[in-house]
Amino acid sequence: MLSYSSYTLTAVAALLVTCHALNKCPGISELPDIPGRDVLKGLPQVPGLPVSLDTECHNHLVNLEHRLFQLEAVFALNGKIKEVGKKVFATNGKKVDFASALRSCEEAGGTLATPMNEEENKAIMDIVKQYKQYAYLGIKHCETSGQFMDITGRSLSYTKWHQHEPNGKGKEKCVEMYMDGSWNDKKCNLYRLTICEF
Ligand code: MAN
Ligand code: CA
Repeated sequence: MLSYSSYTLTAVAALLVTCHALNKCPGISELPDIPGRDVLKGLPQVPGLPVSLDTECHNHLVNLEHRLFQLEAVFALNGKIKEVGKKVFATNGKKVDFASALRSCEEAGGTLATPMNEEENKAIMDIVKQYKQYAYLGIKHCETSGQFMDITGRSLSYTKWHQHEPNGKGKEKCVEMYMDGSWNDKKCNLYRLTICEF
């Protein structure tokens, strides 16, 4: 069976080939709204483009959107993904060190799960509980600032440290999530569940 990301790629590829390459749907969001030429709900017609092609492209987009919606629903139903807002969290079920976990996520087009709020933290915690395995988060200790920061170097606007954590005084440079969703600074060379976000 195709993976979730394969389905997404297939859908996006189909969209690019049928719409963009054939110039059926050029930059919908950039198009000016032309009153009275709005043949389709919410979509301004492309100036100079035959209505038939506009309609064809719009219908194609609607079908693709519907298909993606269905696939997301199936994957969510099967517990394969957790969706929070625009983010999707997923695991490959593998326990590896921090660097390998990050690499796997990046190779799949995402990054390590980095909770930005309580809801995202809970979604990651649900996976941790489901697999009964602690997971590394996309957070690392920064030498220069002495602070924990996300993988992209941004300071954290949300934290969920366990009581008395972080206590590694910069010697525990990674962060693991416990089964209750709280965080512990931890050495980076242990085997933890890989959870990615996309
Ligand atoms: C171990 C490590 C530390 C953690 C303490 C908590 O020593 O996991 O990172 O802070 O336990 O007691
Ligand atoms: Ca610690």
